[in-house]
Amino acid sequence: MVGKYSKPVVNVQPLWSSAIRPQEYDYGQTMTIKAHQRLLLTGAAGNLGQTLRERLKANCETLRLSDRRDFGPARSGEEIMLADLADADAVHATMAGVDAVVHMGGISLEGPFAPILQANIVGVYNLYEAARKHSTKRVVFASSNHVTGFYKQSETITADRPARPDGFYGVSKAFGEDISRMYFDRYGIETACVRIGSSFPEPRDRRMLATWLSYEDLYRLITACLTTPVLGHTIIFGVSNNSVTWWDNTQARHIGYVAQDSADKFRDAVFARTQAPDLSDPAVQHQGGAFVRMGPFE
Ligand code: NAI
Ligand code: 15L
Repeated sequence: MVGKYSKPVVNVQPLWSSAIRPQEYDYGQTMTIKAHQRLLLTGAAGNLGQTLRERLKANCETLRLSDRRDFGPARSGEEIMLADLADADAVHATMAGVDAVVHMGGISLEGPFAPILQANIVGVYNLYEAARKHSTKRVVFASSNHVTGFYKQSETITADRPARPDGFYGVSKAFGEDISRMYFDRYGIETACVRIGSSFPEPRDRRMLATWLSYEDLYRLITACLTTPVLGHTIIFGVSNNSVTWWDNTQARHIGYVAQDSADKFRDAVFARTQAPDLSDPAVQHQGGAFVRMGPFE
């Protein structure tokens, strides 16, 4: 039992491995030092936003939640401010008093360019401008494996390989990575661009045996990004410890992310319920899977 003391620590921490969550420490005295005073979670109504909502409360005194969709009332320790990312004034209002952001909001699938432009390109510009004006120090940006979706599944890539987006969505995430780099170089706003693989309760198909990121590992990774003493501007592939992998995170070791889950335990069940892949299918050849052959949309 942990007792009455709460322990999420971070500003004063040593180099925690994310495998050892600060909450697991009992200092035996009343001490509550949280990593951030006010943390903003965008995309709070979405799939990952919902899974992060309760977990992220351990990382901050106040969790501010935002989305363009109404998702009900605030709970204890929360503030809710609805905002469309394309609306600069609304985004600036959500950033007031925020010291760090977990940016999950935006269009999360491939589709026509116009909505992606508004939510993911204009939206991420609005977010960084607001962060600059409000002196927000750190952002965890939900990028995507679709920034590099046109690499072959036979390749293992590091984060410094050139982007090869597999559609408008991937292009928008590549833009987010680039603009975050510019705001770091010019204004010192630190960002982790987390190229999330496939974050779902379980892998849904054979491709996801390589790309799967468990919800617990997602949280571990975000916590590592929020708490590492020096983040800088870093790109990291968001993936669990799967035996099959196309991504090498050596360049992001300083974040201290250690995946604890693996898709391997789902392998037999996934193989049993799915057909052998057609190796001539571009979706089977490329890391981005079916995204590589979506569109055109007009
Ligand atoms: P989701 O689609 O369930 O959630 C996205 C949320 O953003 C939604 O609640 C939506 O209402 C909100 N949103 C969309 N446009 C908006 C706008 N203009 N203004 C304000 N809010 C807006 O997606 P999910 O799965 O939760 O993903 C979260 C983030 O992680 C997304 O940015 C996605 O691109 C990224 N990601 C997710 C992966 C996954 O496997 N779930 C894989 C790679 C990246
Ligand atoms: C993504 O970027 C999507 O947001 C998510 O829904 C999945 O499709 C994931 O990539 C994936 O590549 O499996």
